[in-house]
Amino acid sequence: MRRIYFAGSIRGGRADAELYRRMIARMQETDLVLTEHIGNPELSPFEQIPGQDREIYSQDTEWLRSADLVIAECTTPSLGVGYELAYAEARGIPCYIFYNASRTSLSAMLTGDPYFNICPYSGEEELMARLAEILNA
Ligand code: 6K6
Repeated sequence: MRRIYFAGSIRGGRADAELYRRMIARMQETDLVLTEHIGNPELSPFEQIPGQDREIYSQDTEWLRSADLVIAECTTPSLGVGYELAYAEARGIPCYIFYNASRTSLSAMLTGDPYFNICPYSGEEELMARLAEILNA
């Protein structure tokens, strides 16, 4: 079973949390998703517990190093997701970046980097079809 690191916005904004949940459910049909919590609509992004951010960084980078691939949904811009993508690229982990092209203009630092597999979509049906192609490859 492949280990997928799914990346999606947390403190960047939770407008797409339900979409992340549906993407994660689809990936879990065939693979292990390390970051299931990203799709939890109840996650409270601004809760501050002393020391927790260091634990999050340590756990997430450990999971990233162990991942077979990274799938990111980048319609809601997130500094954390951008960091994770650069971290994965530096370690040679394949990265697929989804974004809804009718809602956002993705950073040139992602679209301009030939390392990344960029997956623009215009609706959820198209997104899910592309995701299925990646998972079946
Ligand atoms: C507690 C319980 C569930 O979540 C929390 C607290 N926050 C985070 N937990 C786990 N991963 C996080 C958390 N905050 C950010 N990340 C990582 O950064 C995730 O893997 C996301 O892909 C990315 C989001 O970054 P921001 O900048 O949007 O927060």
